[in-house]
Amino acid sequence: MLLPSLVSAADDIADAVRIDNTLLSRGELIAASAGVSDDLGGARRVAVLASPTASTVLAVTGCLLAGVPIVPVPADVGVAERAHILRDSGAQAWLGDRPDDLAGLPHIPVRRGTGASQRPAEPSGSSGGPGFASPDDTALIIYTSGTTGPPKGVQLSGRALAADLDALAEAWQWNADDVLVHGLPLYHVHGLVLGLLGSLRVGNRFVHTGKPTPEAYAAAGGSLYFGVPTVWSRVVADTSAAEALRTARLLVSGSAALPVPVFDRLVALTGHAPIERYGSTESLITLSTRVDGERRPGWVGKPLRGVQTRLVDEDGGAVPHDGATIGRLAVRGPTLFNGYLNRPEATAEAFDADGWYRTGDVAVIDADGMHRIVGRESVDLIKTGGFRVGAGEIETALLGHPGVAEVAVVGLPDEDLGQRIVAFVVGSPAGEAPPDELIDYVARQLSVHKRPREVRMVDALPRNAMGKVLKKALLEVGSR
Ligand code: MLC
Ligand code: AMP
Repeated sequence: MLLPSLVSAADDIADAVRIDNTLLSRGELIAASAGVSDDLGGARRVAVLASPTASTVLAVTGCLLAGVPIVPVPADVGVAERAHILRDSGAQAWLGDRPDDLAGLPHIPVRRGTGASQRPAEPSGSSGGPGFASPDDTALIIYTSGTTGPPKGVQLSGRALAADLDALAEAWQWNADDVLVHGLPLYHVHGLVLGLLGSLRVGNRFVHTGKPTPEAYAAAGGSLYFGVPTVWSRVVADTSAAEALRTARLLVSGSAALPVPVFDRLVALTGHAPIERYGSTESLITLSTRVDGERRPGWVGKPLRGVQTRLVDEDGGAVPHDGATIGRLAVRGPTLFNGYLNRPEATAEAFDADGWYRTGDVAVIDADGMHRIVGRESVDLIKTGGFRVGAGEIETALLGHPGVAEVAVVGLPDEDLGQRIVAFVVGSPAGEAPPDELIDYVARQLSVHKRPREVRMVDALPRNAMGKVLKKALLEVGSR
């Protein structure tokens, strides 16, 4: 059971969730499952346009309680990416907020206004729907990028989600008295799983700020704050907002590397050394520093309960835990995904022969078991503002524009975003397109957050003798 406190709480809480100027009570969240079951008309998998709204929250909790897998669709999704996600996932309806373009699927709004009085608080899937047959069934399918090709659907079971949230609650002493605040998207693990589902499982109040601005974080009066490094670097640039977070209990950073200067500024301005934690859509969160342990700038802590890690070299041999030798990080444990939807080969490739998930990250481990993430194995997986974006998907999208003959996409270092997406484009002989048009094109086709921040028109791309683009040369050129 993924949401125990939601259904077992004896007392209702009027402001269990605060989002988009709306309060949702626990009773209303429970009642949503009854509405969802009734309204879905037998749909076995639904898409939710995951804008930060009450409808999204009710759609998600309703489906989880009713036992219907959800496919969260990015709120800023473009046409090609939306078509891919709907086709690949086999979603049979849109539930919750209505997208501008239904893409041929029926739309089912969630009903509001029912409360605890109409639904008794009771255990397990009896609270409105049949629930999932097994905790190993897929409850969420989150689309995420690889180095090439369109995004893949990561299937996450209720068991994995629950194991991860319980291990995080233990590491962070996360409890029902917390007020958790964030302003992150509800279509990725950080905002949706940790922020929303975590709060419902722990039983604490949850506040979504809309945009994760320093002012909104300062005004929210929370005890537990989540942010990606871009959010924290913007917070420390706003001294008074940062100082308002002194009253918090815990600040948590994840989804990308927190720069050490930002860590240090957070300590100076808020009085809190942030917790850093590491994970991925496929593995959920696997490493974290602890409330009662060392919080070392630049390091992401130790394995959560039940998780094991190992570092291997290129031949699969063990790498010493000396705090200096770099290896490829693999993880194992109860939080891993059920494989990529419809992609048996990609799933097989993601695991080694012993069932360890290859994270694609390179790391070091010290003699105490502390982990430091050094970077990614591939230059083609970019982390920008905490979003994971594949260079290949942007290249494919841009090649679909008539003004583009050749293109190579890289992530260049960026103080605000960690990496910023830059496209090097050779214009088509028939006539090249202005950079802004190409940026808008990607925003419209894929999603706004995947748009290149910069397009550089070049005469030719650097290539090796085999014709392969030399991305490292582009990184050097771009950084000059
Ligand atoms: C600009 N805009 C455009 C545009 N150019 N819109 C359309 N077309 C164009 N060409 C508009 C946008 O619509 C938006 O408008 C505004 O510009 C700002 O957009 P932005 O520049 O993209 O936002 P920015 O402020 O840079 O975003 C920073 C951020 C964001 C930190 C808020 O990057 C973010 O939410 N990151 C979180 C990512 C995350 O949650 N990752 C977790 C992955 S899970 P308007 O009007 O809407 O403002 C994971 C596991 C783990 O990694 O370990 O956690
Ligand atoms: P996603 O699937 O979007 O969750 O992205 C997962 C990737 O984000 C990981 O493989 C890492 O490359 C990166 N990541 C997540 N958390 C951290 C962190 N704390 N430090 C460095 N990289 C991180």
